[in-house]
Amino acid sequence: MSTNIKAVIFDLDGVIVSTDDCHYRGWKKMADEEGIYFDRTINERLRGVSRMESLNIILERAEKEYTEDEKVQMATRKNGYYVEFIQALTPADILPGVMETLEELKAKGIKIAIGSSSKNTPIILKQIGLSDYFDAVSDGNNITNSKPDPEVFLKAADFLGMPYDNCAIVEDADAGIEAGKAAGMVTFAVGSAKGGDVTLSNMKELLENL
Ligand code: B16
Ligand code: MG
Repeated sequence: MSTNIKAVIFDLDGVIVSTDDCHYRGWKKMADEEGIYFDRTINERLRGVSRMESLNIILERAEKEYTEDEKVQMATRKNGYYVEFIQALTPADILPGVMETLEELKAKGIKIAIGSSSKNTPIILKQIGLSDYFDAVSDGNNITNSKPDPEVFLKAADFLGMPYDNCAIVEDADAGIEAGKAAGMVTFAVGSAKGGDVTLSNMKELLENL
């Protein structure tokens, strides 16, 4: 597609490893405790969205108003459950085709980075044995504005020292595809993400498009 791509920035949750179920179980436990209706369809809307914005989506179904302090307490409680669940992740949870693709990119001299909204990125990378593997990691800990704002991808490119138009992103969330477009990068969609420049039916197809 473009020979101009010198770096690929990967979203983490839903692209490198599937943490959806851990997020779902964490939010579900908190919502059940509060008596708020929550199901897997609503969970789909939380893909790529920050923790506090995710909570606000869940609270659309709440029967009372919560104060800001209560909201922070609820998000913190959910995160405690989530962090407990992701302790069970291992390198075996890396999604199919990912390691082969990353190795091939490295062999071709293409830089690889993470661009994730998650503040838990360091824990997840440690659990799956990829802490020191990427050339750069940009995540929820170094951004002010979450996807669909392009900040997380622009920072990843800055960390790599790469011009934005030499970068591509891989995303499983509509918000992430929007963020990649706003960053002026080539966008690859996986899973249920819509609107990418290219939709990949499996990760290895990425290599055919560089
Ligand atoms: P945390 P990604 C996103 O990660 C998840 O898709 C989204 O569901 C989650 O709310 C967000 O991270 C924040 O995560 O609570 O761990 O900071 O897809 O951008 O890698
Ligand atoms: Mg994702």
